[in-house]
Formats: sequence, structure tokens, C-alpha cells
Amino acid sequence: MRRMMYEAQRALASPARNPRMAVVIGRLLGIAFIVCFGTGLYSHFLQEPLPWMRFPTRPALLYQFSQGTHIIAGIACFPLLLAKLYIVFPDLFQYPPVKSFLHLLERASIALFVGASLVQITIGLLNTYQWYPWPFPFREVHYALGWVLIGLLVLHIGIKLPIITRFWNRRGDAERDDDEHDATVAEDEAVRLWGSRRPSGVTGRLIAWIDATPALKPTATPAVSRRGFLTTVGVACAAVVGLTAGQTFAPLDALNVFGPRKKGVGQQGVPVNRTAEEAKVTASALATGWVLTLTAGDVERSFSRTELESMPQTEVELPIACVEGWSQLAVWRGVRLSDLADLVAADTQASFRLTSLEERGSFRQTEMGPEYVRDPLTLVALELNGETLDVQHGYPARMIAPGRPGVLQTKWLSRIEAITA
Ligand SMILES: Nc1nc2c(c(=O)[nH]1)N[C@H]1C(S)=C(S)[C@@H](COP(=O)(O)O)O[C@H]1N2
Ligand SMILES: [Mo]
Repeated sequence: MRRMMYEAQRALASPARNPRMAVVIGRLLGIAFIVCFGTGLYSHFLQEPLPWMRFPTRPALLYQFSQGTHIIAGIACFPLLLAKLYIVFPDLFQYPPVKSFLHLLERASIALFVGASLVQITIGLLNTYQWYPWPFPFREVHYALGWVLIGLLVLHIGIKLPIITRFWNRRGDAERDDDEHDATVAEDEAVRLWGSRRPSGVTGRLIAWIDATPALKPTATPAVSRRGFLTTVGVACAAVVGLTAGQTFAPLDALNVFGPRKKGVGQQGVPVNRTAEEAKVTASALATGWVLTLTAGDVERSFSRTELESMPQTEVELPIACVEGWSQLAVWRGVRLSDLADLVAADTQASFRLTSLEERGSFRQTEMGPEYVRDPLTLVALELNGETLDVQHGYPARMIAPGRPGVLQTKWLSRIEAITA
């Protein structure tokens, strides 16, 4: 067993597999995790605010930026995590596998860290395609795993601190010496223990398998050096990021091949997330008797679409910025929510509850703090890109407010109620 483990480590040795590289990639991965966690928390609390929470409404593209960054950093985790696993792969063959209780905890925490990370980025990616091939609720699990991962990250950094500090700054010759040193340690150990005989039996077969599997042993082609490895990881990151970032950041739009939605594709040049048919609102949205009802305390007023159209209209340019990562800037025209709030004499500190025509579904009702209600850019929108709002985009009236997740930009409005003072 002992010999098998040493031989495996020896066979897996490669210039890219060294502590310095683990630190280099680990730093990038750590940054990506922290960015994902921060932007994820922001998105979470926008959707589930604690009662005292208030949010910035400027810049109006804030959520587009924060959520776009969340998705991009998450996507970059795929090549980075694979690279990290590649680098530390020989550590799987430690001997003895468990040296102490602490060592057991360390290895268990790493196993959990790797497993939870893979699950997290995979369900996150599938969510951007609105594909949920699992039985649990995505958002709750993604959020809980975020906390688990950040805890495990702190633990991991704590455990590896000696290696991290030792290899944080090493470059050039020192690093090269180090590699040669690392690559030969396992070999020396094996030779010392068993001489230079070619191993036989299970060990021999394991070595032969590793040698024959280029993904495990790129040193079979000496051309794959440390630099080659870093270049590969860099190109992979640039590719996956570059080919999806266009769904958020307009200048990269032409390169957006992996993003599930394209800018400008959809009714009135804006993608549609949930259609009127899916929400089962087509009939009620197009019904002639539609009114928008506003209430604050005992005051209640209803407005037909014609009445809303005859009120002062404001034009704003704001994005739909979906939690799934795509976003689209558009021109909206409609009535300021603060004007409507004044018509029912709502308190300026009141939060509002928005109810759509949908009979069921998690997006049926949303809430909005006073910072959005009173923002001059927040509209009950009646027009989109110069035309009457399409039913797919929320006709007869929808909410559009600055800096909010798309999921809170309620379509097919029916009721708006002041809920707290
Ligand atoms: N009533 C209602 N409003 C809704 C939704 C919904 O399903 N029902 N989807 C939301 C989501 S997730 C997004 S991203 C935006 C998308 O708006 P669009 O379809 O007009 O682009 O609408 C939001 N408003
Ligand atoms: Mo969304």
C-alpha cells in the first residue's frame, strides 16, 4: 500500500503540480469565491430583505453589474477549480492516508469543500439555463451552500496558511528549484524504500495506467510546462468568461454564445423570461375591464389604462437584469410610482406590495422599500421602446425600478398597496 501510494505520487509528478502553483490558482479561486459570495448575498437580501434594510438605487445599473459579476466569477470557477484539482491530485495518494485525528478532519473538510464547490457551481450554471434537474429548491440550497463554502474556505485557508505564506511570493529560480525538489521527493523516497526495481502487481498496473492517461500525466509530452499549464488555464477562463459575459456587458454581446439569452432577441427587442401563457395571465391581462388598484390605509383608488395614460408620463432608460445573469437595457415610459403613491396619500416611508394578475407562482407578489417607491426613475411602465407594452412584457402595466433584480420588476400589475409606515 505504502509503496503504491509513493509510486502513484511519483508517476503523477509534473512541473505544474507544485505548492506554488496551488497557491497561484488557489488565490484566484479564493477571489472568485469571495466575489460570488458577496454578490450572492447582495442579490439574496434584495429579494429577501431584513426589515431594516435599505438599498442604493444608484447607479441604476448596479444590480446588472453585481449579478453579471456573480455569474462571470461563477463561470470562471469551472476552469479554476479543475486546475486546482489537477494540481493537488497527487495529494490523494498520501501515505499514510490518515496520520491523526486532525489530519482526518483536514482531509474530510477538503473532500466536503471540493464536493460542495462542484455542486454549487454546477447548479448555479444550470440555473442560468433555467434547468432544474433536482428535487430541491434552487435558491435556498444555493444560498445555504454559499455559507457552507465560505466557512470551508476560511477553514481551508487557516489550515494551509503555512503553505500559502511560504509560496505567496516565490518566483523564478527559487520556484524552479522547488519544483525539481518536489518532483524528486516521492521518487527518492520510493528508491530508498524499495530500490529502483520496476514495481509489479497492482502498483505496476496503476503506474502503467497513469502513464497511459495523458490527462493525468501531461509530462509524458515534455512540452507541457508550468507556463503551458498557466496558459491553458488562462485561455480556458478567458474563453468561458468571454463567451458568456456579453449577456451582461453589451460590448461583448457579439461573443455571447453560451449565455442562454441574447440581447435584442424577444418582443420589442427585450428577452422575455416568463411568458404570459406560462403565467396564465393572457386573458386577464387583455381583458377590457382591467384596472390598477392602489391602496394606502383606508384610501383606495383604481385607475384604468386610459386614466394612467392621461397622467404625466416619464421616460427612463433602465435594464431588466435577471438573477440568471442576462440583462437588457430598454426605454420605458409610464407614470412615476411616487405620483401614484401621493394620490393615495401614502406615507413617504411606506413599503409597497405589488400584486400581479397571476393566480399563483412565486413571482405573483413582490415588495419594494420606500427608497424605490420614491425614486423618480421608478415607473408603472405602460410603454417599452416606444410602443405599447407587449403582453409578454407585462401589459397593461408593469413595474420598472432602478438597481433591482429582474425578478422584482413585476409584470401584469393588478394591485399596489402601502404596507408599512
Ligand atoms: N408577474 C410576474 N412578473 C415578473 C415575472 C413573472 O414571472 N411574473 N418574471 C420576472 C423575471 S424573473 C424577470 S427577469 C423579468 C423579465 O421581464 P421581461 O420578461 O419583460 O424581460 O420579469 C419579472 N417579472
Ligand atoms: Mo429573472
